Amino acid sequence: MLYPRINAVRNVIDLSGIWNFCLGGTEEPQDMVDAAKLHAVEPIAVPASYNDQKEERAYRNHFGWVFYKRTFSVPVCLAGQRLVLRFDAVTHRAKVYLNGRLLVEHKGGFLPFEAEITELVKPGETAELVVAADNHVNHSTLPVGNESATAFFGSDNPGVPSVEAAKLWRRPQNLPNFDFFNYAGINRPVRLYTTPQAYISDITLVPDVQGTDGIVHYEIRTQGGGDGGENPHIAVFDAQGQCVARSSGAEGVLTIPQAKLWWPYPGVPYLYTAKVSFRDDVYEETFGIRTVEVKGTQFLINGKPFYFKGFGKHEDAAFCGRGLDLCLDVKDVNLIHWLHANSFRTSHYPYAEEMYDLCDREGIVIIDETPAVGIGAGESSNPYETFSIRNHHEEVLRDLVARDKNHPCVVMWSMGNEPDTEHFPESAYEYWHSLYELTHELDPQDRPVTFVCCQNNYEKDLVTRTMDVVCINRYYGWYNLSGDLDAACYAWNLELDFWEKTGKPVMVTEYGADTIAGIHQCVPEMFSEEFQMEYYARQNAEFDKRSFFIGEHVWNFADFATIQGCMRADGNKKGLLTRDRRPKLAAHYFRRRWEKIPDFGYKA
Ligand code: GCB
Repeated sequence: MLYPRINAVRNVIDLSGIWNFCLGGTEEPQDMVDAAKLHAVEPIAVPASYNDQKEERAYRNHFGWVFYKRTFSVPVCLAGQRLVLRFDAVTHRAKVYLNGRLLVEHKGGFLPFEAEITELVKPGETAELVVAADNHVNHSTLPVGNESATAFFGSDNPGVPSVEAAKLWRRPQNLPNFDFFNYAGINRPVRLYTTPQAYISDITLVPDVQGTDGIVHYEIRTQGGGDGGENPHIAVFDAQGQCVARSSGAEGVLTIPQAKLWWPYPGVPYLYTAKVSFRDDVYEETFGIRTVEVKGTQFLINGKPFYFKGFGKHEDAAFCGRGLDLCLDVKDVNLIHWLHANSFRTSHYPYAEEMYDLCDREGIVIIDETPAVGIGAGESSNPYETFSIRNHHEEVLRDLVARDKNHPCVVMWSMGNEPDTEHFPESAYEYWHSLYELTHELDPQDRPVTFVCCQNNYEKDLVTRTMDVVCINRYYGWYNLSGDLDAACYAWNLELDFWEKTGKPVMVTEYGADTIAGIHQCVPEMFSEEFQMEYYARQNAEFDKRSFFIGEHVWNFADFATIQGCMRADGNKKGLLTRDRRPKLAAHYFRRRWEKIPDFGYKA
């Protein structure tokens, strides 16, 4: 799906602003809503999560549907254009009503959806828009919520009768099986955009390198052009605006002589622009020429072995929750540069499209993850038999690849985070390996595919070893062998001996220690800034000894909000930075370490 861009022939009207809002119940709204009867009168900012916008428990811990309402009119100067309403992300389920009637519905809180409204609104007249959003997570959603068990961090003293009884009494509520606050609502922009009646609906660009030439296989999809037999045109411009290649036809191959490649920063993340035209429509898509490949135990970008230095992140901030905050995105990218990091994983869901554009431009490498988190952890039954997520997971992979396929910053797909692969190893293999094959089929650039494995009995796990890159989350010295860094290093070495035999590249996608900024100790113990630094220094020294170890992603870039629980003091505190982006001691440590580690050839 193309990102809505304003240009000489397309217009974009941003519907961000203060909308009218009310909380609803758990009952799903029908196919018609009477906007006049809807008591949506509270002011709410869009885009942003609703949870922290008002000092009320009812907002923070809401369970079920909420309603957003506003009016808009299409300017008469846009008459004759094709009109599309686009939602970048409504979390987790949306029903959109135009003038009282259901226009479109969508499941999944982190990917865009849209609906054409050309025939439904008259330019110059006022239209009423209602968006109903549901934050329910359960065994059929991604991320996964527990249906009736205890929450992820529950410590419900099994066997104590009064506690057991109180559990049964629990009011309906979300029980997320994941460790980030279930921020919900219209988290990303809502826009009305126009195209001419005959329009470009999709562009696929697949770069390659032959000698000093850049090769781009392209495919252009168009709609509404009838059988006129007209061809779309494509022209590629370099950063100076010089045309370096052009062609006609819905698909073909372009050659860019002496092409400049896209490199992660501090290399030059060189971008070209493909200008596509079809009848009256035009669209510009930026892209980079780079290759990505796994060979033996190396991860190659442009043929050179890359070392991942970075983090798992979250879209998370005070007040706006998971709402798009462009200033925060720019700040984070600058902090990534300040830390001499080169990459991050979009844990645990696809991020807003603006962040990928920024990373293309700033040369930051992304491992792009779906919201498939919580499949099975803590469950006693086989999630692959009892959860109804398979079709939805496929749909999400399809939409994710379709949305992000042209970004040079995306170098690997992560199909999900920390599913159960240990208790039902055969079922897990069937589930994840078929999705792995599907993802390879879906991606026109055929990037490496992985999923992220939790702390488990890796000898039983049959899936992780079959991924293109072995990505492991490990908390030796924190949740396991707590505080004992000698034992943690010993455990790491036992495990790394195991992985070495698989002949795969291995990276750590999470390791970390909760750290309360401001706690200092001469003899470092858990939760202090000195402990966090020592935790990383000791474990990194072990990683440095292994040539097949291709990257370190710290958990987490910054402190973030979670559900309350006895293991969370005002959220998860494993950030290198606080939630308001102040560095802890470990941030300074990594800054020194990563400055010395080259992006390429570190383990060569
Ligand atoms: C994990 C999860 C991540 C949590 C983290 C933690 O393994 O992947 O979502 O936040 O552990 O801090 O417990």
